[in-house]
Amino acid sequence: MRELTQSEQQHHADEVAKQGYSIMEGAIDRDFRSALLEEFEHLEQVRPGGDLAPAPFSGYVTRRWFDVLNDGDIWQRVATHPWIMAVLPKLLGDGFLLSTMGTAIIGPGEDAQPLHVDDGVYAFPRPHPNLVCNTMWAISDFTAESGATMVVPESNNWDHDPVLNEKYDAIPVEMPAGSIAFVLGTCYHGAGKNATDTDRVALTINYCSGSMRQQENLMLGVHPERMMTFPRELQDILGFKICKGAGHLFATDPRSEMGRHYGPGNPDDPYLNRRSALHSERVKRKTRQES
Ligand SMILES: O=C(O)CCC(=O)C(=O)O
Repeated sequence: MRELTQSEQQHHADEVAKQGYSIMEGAIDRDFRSALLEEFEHLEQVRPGGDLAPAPFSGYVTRRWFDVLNDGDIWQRVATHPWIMAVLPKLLGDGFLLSTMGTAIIGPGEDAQPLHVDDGVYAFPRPHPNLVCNTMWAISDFTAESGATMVVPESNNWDHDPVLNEKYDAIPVEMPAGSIAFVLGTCYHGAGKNATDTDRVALTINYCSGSMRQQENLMLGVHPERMMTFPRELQDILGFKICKGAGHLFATDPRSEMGRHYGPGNPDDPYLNRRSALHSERVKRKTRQES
C-alpha cells in the first residue's frame, strides 16, 4: 500500500479540526477486506451474534465483537493501519493509544443510534484538547440508506456535548467500501438507520490521547506472552510506550521487564538488553553481599 503524502496527512488533520471528520478513500484494499470478511465469519462461528446482548444504544441486530486482538492476527494490522498511524499524531499527539477496537455490523432494519460523542466518558468541560479519535472502517458501502455513520459537521467546535434525543442537523458520511473516516471524539455522531436488506459492515477502531485511560482494558485482555510477540508499533499503542514520563516500569520501558518475564521479545531491543544487564548486575551485587 502506498504511503499518505505529507499534504494528504495535513489535509485530513485540517478537515478533522474544522468539521470533526474526514474520509480516506482506498484505505482498505480488496484482499484486506476479504480477509476481514473471513474473520467475521470465523467470529460468528465462535461467538455467534457478537459480544453484546441486544440493547437500545448498541443495537438489536448489530453484531459487535470486542477483545479481537485475541482473535486473528489480522487485527494487529487493523490497529496499526499506516494511514491512520500517520494522521493520528497530528490529532492526538505523540504517545496516543489504541482505546478500543470492534466491529459494527448493522443488520437490516436497525434504527439509527442516538447521536453521541466518544469522549463523553471522560466528562471534561468543553472546549478541551483532543482526547479521542474514532476511525470508521467501511467494509461495505456507507450510504444514507445502508446506515452510514451520521455526523453533525463542526459540532466538534461546540462548547457542550449533545443532549440525548435532541434534533441536530446530521448528515451521513457516505463513502465507498474500502474507505476509512476519522471521527473526532467531540464530534456528534451515531450509526444511521439501516433501511436496506443487507448488513452495513464496519469496524470502529478508537484511539485516545496517551494521557487518558483506554476504553477497553487491553493490557489485561491480552496475555503478556502474546503481547510480547506483537510488532513494536502495536505494543506502543497498547501502552508500552512511555508518554510524558507515564507508563514506565522500574523507570524504564515496560518491554524490558515484560521481556524478562514473558520473553522472548526482541533480543536486539536496547531496552531489553539494558534491563537485563541491570538485573544481572543487581543479582551479582546481592550474591557478593551475601557471601
Ligand atoms: O457504527 C457507526 O456508524 C457509529 C458507531 C458509534 O458511534 C458507536 O458505536 O459508538
